Amino acid sequence: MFNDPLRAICDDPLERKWIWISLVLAVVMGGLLGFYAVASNLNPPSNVETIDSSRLHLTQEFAEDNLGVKNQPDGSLRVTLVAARYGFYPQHIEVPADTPVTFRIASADVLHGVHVPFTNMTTMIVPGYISEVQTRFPRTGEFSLLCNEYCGLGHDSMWSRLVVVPKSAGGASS
Ligand SMILES: [Cu+2]
Repeated sequence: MFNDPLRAICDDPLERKWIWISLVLAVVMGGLLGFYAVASNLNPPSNVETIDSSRLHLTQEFAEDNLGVKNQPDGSLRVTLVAARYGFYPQHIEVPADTPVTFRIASADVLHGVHVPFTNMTTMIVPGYISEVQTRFPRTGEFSLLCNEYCGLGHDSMWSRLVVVPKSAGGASS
């Protein structure tokens, strides 16, 4: 018969059975998590790039005039945003469907998060760091960019509009 390694720590067969069930469940759930992370292309944000949050307006990239949607030479788009209490600036961005988009977001004050419901676009925006997310939006429509980290009294109203237009409409800027 199968020599139960748990016998060394537990005498009760019923208890050992439940320990096995919980171990198997933990392995199955961990496996599912890994499987869906790979299958849906979900990645932890791993871009480690620092910036002085109090001087965003003095940087080239996050100066007010340079925010928004920019076409890149390889046909992808770059969206530069500033998250500040209580909004994402610019507050309205438009991107074509099915096009690679790189979001670069910096916080001007406290910890924020960004999340677009029904897509894989989500990340934390930690003051002092530039958050970078690469994604593409397969469906057209209007989406909300929501803050999902409590950032103060106006947190519930911290959101901006993301419009995904048909691909033929091209990359419009804000
Ligand atoms: Cu918030």
